[in-house]
Amino acid sequence: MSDRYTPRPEHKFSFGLWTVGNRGRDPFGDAVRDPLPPVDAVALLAEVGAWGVNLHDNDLVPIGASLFERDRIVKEFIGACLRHGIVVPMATVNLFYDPVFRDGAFTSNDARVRAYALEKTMRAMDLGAELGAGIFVLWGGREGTETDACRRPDEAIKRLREGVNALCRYSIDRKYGFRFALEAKPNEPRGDIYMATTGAYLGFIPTLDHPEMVGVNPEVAHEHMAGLNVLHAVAQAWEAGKLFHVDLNDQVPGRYDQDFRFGSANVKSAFWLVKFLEDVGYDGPRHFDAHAYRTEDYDGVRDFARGCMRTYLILRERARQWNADAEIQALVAESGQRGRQGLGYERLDQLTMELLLGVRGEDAS
Ligand code: DIG
Ligand code: MN
Ligand code: MN
Repeated sequence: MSDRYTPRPEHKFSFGLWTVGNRGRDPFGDAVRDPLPPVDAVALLAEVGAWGVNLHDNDLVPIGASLFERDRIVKEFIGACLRHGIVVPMATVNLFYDPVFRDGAFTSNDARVRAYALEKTMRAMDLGAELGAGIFVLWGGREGTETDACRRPDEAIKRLREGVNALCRYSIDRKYGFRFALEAKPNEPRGDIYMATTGAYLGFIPTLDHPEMVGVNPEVAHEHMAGLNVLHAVAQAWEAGKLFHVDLNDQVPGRYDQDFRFGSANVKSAFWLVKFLEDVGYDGPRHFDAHAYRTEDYDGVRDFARGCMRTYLILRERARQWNADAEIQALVAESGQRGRQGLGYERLDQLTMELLLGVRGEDAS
């Protein structure tokens, strides 16, 4: 059954292999779902109507794979993407799972680890380029501390800059044309992660050798973990020409990184974000970096993926209604021009709530 909230390729909805392939493991419980082979993940994404699939290097190629095995796996994956009409808009690198990165990758105190992180990322860039990705995300999940006795934070920033500068040079040398999207997170898995918010990265990018190649990948859950308004982070990135990618999901503030289905925790925040992206004409991927509840089987994973996309499209429709609502637009137009003390925001927000709650009929337009 298809309706106006059925996803289509032009909506540019993408999911990481690690999202629909998430097996439900958490710090207090083992996996509850069987592994989902990448080619089966591609088939599942095509079935639910997604446009793109993203991956870390080791989501596809096991860290110890031989070059022969790597090429076989990549060839099989490309075949699945072509068969199912799924593209690869973004690639990234896993610099957080292997124990070697336990004290960071680019910011590690061990120069050998920093060199390995660069080497591993360049190989991941080779893979991303081979798959046709135009965006390369860097999430520094292990770039941080439990105690600031381990290094001076300004030294960590210098090392991070060296790493990103080297990767920009590599993309230039290999003519990959990557746009790098830096993803912030305040903590978890480290006690504190350097570059805790999108704003921190926006301050870091101008200090790079090739700032024009580097933008940000704000994630809803990560800004909310920090108690921030994700729309403001996204808007600042957009206004600076640095919104290269976006990780959509949801999060109850003050909790661990929940990576919930988009819009499932804070509908109003999700509405303002969708409205902004659509109003400004953001043309990048709508990437859902989220996963299904641990209670679910793979039918539940399909429900999760469909729910992410459907909620986005419903909120996009609500945004169109908001923009066409005569009473709302009149209140917007007169705010600031009112002679009275009151600015009418209570009425404006109530009408927004009623629109979201579905009680402002078509006749209000
Ligand atoms: C976590 O939110 C991070 C990793 O999943 C990945 O490196 C990045 C890509 O969107 N998001
Ligand atoms: Mn997250
Ligand atoms: Mn993310």
